[in-house]
This record gives sequence, structure tokens and C-alpha cells, in this order.
Amino acid sequence: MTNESRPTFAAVLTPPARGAIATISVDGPQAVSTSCSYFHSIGKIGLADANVGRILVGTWKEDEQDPGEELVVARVDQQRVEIHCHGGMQASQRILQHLSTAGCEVISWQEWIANQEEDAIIAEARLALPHAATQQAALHLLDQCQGALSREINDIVKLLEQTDIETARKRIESVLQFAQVGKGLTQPWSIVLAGPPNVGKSSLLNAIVGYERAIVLDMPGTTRDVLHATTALDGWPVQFSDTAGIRLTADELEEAGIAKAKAAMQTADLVVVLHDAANLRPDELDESLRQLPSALHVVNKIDLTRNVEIPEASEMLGTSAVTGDGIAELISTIVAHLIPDLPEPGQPIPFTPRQVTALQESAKLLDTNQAEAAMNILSTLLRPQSKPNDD
Ligand SMILES: Nc1nc2c(ncn2[C@@H]2O[C@H](COP(=O)(O)OP(=O)(O)O)[C@@H](O)[C@H]2O)c(=O)[nH]1
Ligand SMILES: [Mg+2]
Repeated sequence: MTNESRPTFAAVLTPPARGAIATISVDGPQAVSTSCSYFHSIGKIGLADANVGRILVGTWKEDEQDPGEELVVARVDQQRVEIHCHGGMQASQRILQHLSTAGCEVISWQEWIANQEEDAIIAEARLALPHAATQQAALHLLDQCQGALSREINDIVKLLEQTDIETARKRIESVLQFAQVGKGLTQPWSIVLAGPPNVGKSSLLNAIVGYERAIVLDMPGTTRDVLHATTALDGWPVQFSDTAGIRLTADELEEAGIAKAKAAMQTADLVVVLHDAANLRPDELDESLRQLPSALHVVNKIDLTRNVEIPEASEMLGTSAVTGDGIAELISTIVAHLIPDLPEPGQPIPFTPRQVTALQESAKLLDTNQAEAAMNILSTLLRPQSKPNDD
């Protein structure tokens, strides 16, 4: 497809929510001429004669009867115009309708990014960025937008071209170490608070998130459903799930809550098992709570007793949901469990299942000396996925 015969695309770049201004990008050979048939500049210079970088104020109208809308149009490039109109859906949808009638192809912002980016990983990073829940997550995703992971994969491909399989293998391994961090850049890690009834799970959740999210009652079996609260720990997004206390019960509703608690534990990134300092009986713990290999065990209510006998050889922390003692340590320990290696700024981090799978597969192929196949997988990772042929 020659440059002039490619379509002209129109896309709304701002979110479909309330906002002061909405931005529409018009991109392609007809961008200026199409916009000119609706946009009337109030200044001497019209859009057709404006230099790249010029910003014009004017009216967008369908015909002479149309009172039109005052807005700002910027000539971003020879073949690219940005229209900044009133925010919300109405104004932008009306303009899109006009552009579509005039022959532009209306696409989503995701398709717009995919069209713009030659590098598929950078495109994925730009798509992921709006899902970053914290500044920390956004900063690491920005590094990937600026090519941290793409450069690393390019370097690994070069090493394979030079048949330095050993170094390439090591570099893949060290990137994969950050796969767990990458998962948390676009969605919070899930942490389940579990344990017997009345040990203070709901109280601890409230103490960590800083408000009364869960009902606390001196009555075993209060929490029935799984209850979620999202927050940030040391700048990392996490979702806590408070669960029903696990015990044998004849109550059908409570039993259903316990089944949900057990299911939540299976899919969690980390399970925090709570014990009661005033009634410490880890040996009597339900089988489902004992069989968790990487759970974090916490003894709560340490304010109630002076001598908590924490079993030896166990990595147990002490907290009080009432006085707040030990909660800062608990938060640091949770973060250390989720992210054993904190990434430095600029660290290449794989953040989509596509990237992690490709890295894992290429590592496996290198184990059996299939450098060519590994190189193919890594190069494919960088290429746009479903771009139309350019010929
Ligand atoms: N003294 C003391 N009481 C606590 C602590 N945590 C919870 N409790 C009390 O223990 C009871 C059960 O708490 P709750 O959070 O509902 O326990 P859950 O059933 O495990 O969710 C309530 O009366 C709480 O006020 C704590 O750290 N110290
Ligand atoms: Mg509870």
C-alpha cells in the first residue's frame, strides 16, 4: 500500500468519561482536507495553510445552519491533526460521525497505538500504562514504553546471532526473575487473609487499609463472603481479601463462606495465615491452612498477652490490629515476599503473559541448543502482531 492510498484514521484518545477536554486524532493522507471541510479558523490562517505545530481556534460545523462548536485544532504533522473539543461523549462522537461520513476509518485508541508503534512491546506498554494503579507501577511501565524490555530482547537476539548462548540464557533468566513484578504493574497482587474464626482477620484488614472495610465482631463466623479491599503497600498495588474463618461448622451459610475462602487461597499470590496470640494452637490448624507452602504466618492480638510463645523455627510475625504494633513490619514482609528483588529504574520487566511465555519458551529451547528457534520466538515478540501487509 503506498503512503497516499493508506486510509485516514480517526480515534478518540481521551477516556470515555467526564472530562474538560476530549482529544481526537485524525491521521492519514486525508487528515487535513477532511478536517478543513468542517473546521473554520477564526484567525487569518486556515488549517490547510498552517505550519506543523500550529494551534488554531475556530468552529467545527456541519453546514451553514449548524451553530457549530468552538474548539481547538492542532496541526501535529503533515498528515496528522488533533482536534481538542469539549470533554464527555457527545461532542467527540458528533465529530467522529462527521469524520466517518467524510471517509475516515474510525478506530479505537488501542488500534491507534498499534498503528503508531513499530515495536510490539512498546505498543503493549502504552496499552498497559492506563492500568497502572500506582506511581511506582506507572514508572516501571514507562521504562518499558521507553524501550527497556525491547532493547534487552534485541541484545539477547544479537548474542544468539553471535552464538553466545550461555550469556543469552543468563540474560533471559534475569529478565524472567521480574515476571512476578511485571504481573503487578497492571493488576494488583492478591493477598488473602485466612485463619480460624475470631483471630482478627477483619480487624487487621481494616488496620492496614485505614478504614472500616470489614465488620468486626467478637463473634466467630461473622465474615461470610470474601471481601476485597485494594490499597498500595510501599507504592505497590495490592488487593486484600478477607475471608470466613476456617473451622468445622454445621451452618450451611458459614460452610459456603469457608468453601469460598479455600478457593480464594488457591489463586492468591500470597496467603497470610493469622493466629490468635491469646490462644496459640498452630497444631490444631485446619489442614487447608497448614498445607500452604509459602504462606506468611502472623500472630495477632499480641497486645493481649506478654509472653507469646511463637513456635521455634517458624517465621512468624506478631501484630496487634488494636494498637497497630507490628503492622509496619508485616507490610514490609508482605512486600518482600511478593517482590524479593526490587527492580531498579530502567529494569527490563516482562509485563504480559505473551512476553513471559515467549521468554520461558526461548529459555527452554536454549537448554536443548535450539538457538535458531529461540531467536525466532524473541524476534517475533518485537514485531507488530496483526498489522496489515504494507505492499
Ligand atoms: N485485643 C485485641 N483484640 C483484637 C485484635 N484483633 C481483633 N480483635 C478482636 O477480636 C474479635 C474478632 O475480630 P475479627 O476481626 O472480627 O476476627 P475475624 O473473625 O478473624 O475476622 C473482635 O472483638 C476484635 O475487636 C487485636 O489485635 N487485639
Ligand atoms: Mg472476619
